[in-house]
Amino acid sequence: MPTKDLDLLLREGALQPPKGFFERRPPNSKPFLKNFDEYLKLYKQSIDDPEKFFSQMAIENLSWSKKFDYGRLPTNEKIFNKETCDAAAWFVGGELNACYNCVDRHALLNPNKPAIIYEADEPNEGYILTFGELLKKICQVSQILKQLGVKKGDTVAVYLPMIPEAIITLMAIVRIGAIHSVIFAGFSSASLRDRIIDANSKIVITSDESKRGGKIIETKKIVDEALKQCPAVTNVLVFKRTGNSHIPWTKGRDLWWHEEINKYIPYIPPTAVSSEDPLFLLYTSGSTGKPKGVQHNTAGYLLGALLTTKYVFDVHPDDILFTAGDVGWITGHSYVVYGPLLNGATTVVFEGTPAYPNYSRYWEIVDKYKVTQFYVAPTALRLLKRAGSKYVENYDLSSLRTLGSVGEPIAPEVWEWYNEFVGRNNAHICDTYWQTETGSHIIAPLAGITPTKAGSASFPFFGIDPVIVDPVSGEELIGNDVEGVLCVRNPWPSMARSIWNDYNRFLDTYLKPFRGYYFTGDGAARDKDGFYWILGRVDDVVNVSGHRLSTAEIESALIEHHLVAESAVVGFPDELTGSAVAAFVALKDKSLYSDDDNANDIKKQLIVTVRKEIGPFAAPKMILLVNDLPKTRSGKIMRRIMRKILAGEEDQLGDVSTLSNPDVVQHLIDVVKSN
Ligand code: 6R9
Repeated sequence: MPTKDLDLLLREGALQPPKGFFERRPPNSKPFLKNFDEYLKLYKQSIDDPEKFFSQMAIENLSWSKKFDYGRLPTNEKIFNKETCDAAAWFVGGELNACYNCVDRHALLNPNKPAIIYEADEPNEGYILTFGELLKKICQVSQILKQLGVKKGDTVAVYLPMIPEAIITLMAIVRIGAIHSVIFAGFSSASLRDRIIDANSKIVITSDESKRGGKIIETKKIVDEALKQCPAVTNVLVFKRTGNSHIPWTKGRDLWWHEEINKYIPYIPPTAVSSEDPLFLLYTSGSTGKPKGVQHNTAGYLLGALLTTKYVFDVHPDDILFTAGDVGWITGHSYVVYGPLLNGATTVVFEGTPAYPNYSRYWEIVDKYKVTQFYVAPTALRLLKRAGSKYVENYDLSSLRTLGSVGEPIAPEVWEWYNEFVGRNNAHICDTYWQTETGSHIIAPLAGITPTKAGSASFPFFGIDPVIVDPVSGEELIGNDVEGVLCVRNPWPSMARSIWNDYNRFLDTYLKPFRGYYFTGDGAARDKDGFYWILGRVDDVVNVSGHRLSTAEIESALIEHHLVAESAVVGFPDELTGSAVAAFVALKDKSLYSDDDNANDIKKQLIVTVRKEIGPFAAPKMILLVNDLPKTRSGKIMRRIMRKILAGEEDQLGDVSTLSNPDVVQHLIDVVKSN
């Protein structure tokens, strides 16, 4: 929390929300909070009595079919229990339906209001879907799923591009109390297969093909490849996106969306579920090779997505939110789908890329629909900044009042560019820090309220008590001007409840490394004024273009290649993508790469292997064929040495005395230099 008063903070360089922000608010809209002092007051209440604070929020903001008995269990423990480490349960005894909260209640009030603005890959091919139309389609798809035997508590796998059907699908699944498991459509068939099997999904929903940046992706073909090893899958529902005729088809198993949907009536009632029933799984990368199915439960997640959208982005019901993220990642879940719809606002579903047909695409969309909140990862901003301001200058962006950033730290010069060229100094930049596991923003400024510093995610959201911990002693670092690993002292409604089918792994990963705290995996600093600065992952996770990759997962992909003996994957700084992946690979037969042509050919094969095993987005930028890897006497690979060499800091390798093969260091330096 800021230790100085607001005036002093501002005099010392923190920025006030710009005046234009307030002029750009919808007419007649009442601000949610008066000022920063009110945030401080509410924040204190949320920490002092989280049960009371969030119970009130849950009653005011969500629609319940049965009111809850307890705001939180256990009631008397505000912080994590050091013995059990368990997460809390929220709104216990309550019943509700996620789809009802996202769609029905707005459709009942205002059926003709736009719910989704679909901007297709090709400009001018999109359309608008109202809340009324959305509800009808959802109900029909729910009935298809019921007919296929999907019941409350079953998981349904979703492998779809960014089209309205992705939202229709998610809502149709949760309407009948089932659990969605979206697999990012950039994942390969092998990754898709593993996730379908892990979640035990029997139904897959996909499209014939996808279109992105003018290119066609053979989506159904990838699904078919995956399903060769998923005997439990009984049916595949296929949305016709391009209508090209050559897609593979398995009679009896595969069904066309457009043929099925017309068989059903436009309304079925939603199924109420308990607050703590699972809502969805979303697989994410961690320190080990096996992806984790992060499990979010219903009421707490919904409340987190709703409140952060409302307060952080200042979303009012007449706003149009454009989150340029994919529904295959958590940003898409919380801020394309749930957050905007829960608030009854309009969400933009964008199928394409920022560079197609040219670098003006985002701004053209903002101008065309008068978007009020825009949310994107810094990697896209770096790309657009590099392309040049001429692509942004000729558009009317005066509707924008909140500009969000997510996924990685935003460098001050990129922040400045965003502020000047996109916001035209009249929008509030909100750098939002959070994770798949946190469900919604945990450290972020509130638009129109919080003073900001370029590059800092500022202060915690309601109910979040961040702690900076000394990574060695595990002790909390008190006061300001401290740096360590970022933890959270107390449970909050939208935190993940488990890893699917593996609660012990959940505890071991998040709640036991620093007992009594939730461990984020990120390093962070709290500056002299109490602002939080995220310093990046302290584990073996690399953030490439906002995609979260596990180095261990890439290593296990590489080892699938028959020539590979072992490999070590590390991240290194990249101007455009934030981090990039470098793979140091030792082959079984070292003579194979004495010849340059041979070596290049092997490198290509290795890249193909990673694309096939994980997906194109995980392909290493650099492959270095080496004789050996630096290892300790106990056989642990010292990745730190490779990171330092790649960063050109070979004079700062630190202690290498534990290496069993010290000669390897010079060899690695030589290989990196000659690459
Ligand atoms: C939402 C999302 C989570 C990791 C997280 C951290 C990084 C996210 C950030 C940020 C600095 C921000 N991260 N937001 N780093 N500033 N504003 O990206 O979820 O894919 O699970 O990634 O992303 O390292 O731990 P996810």
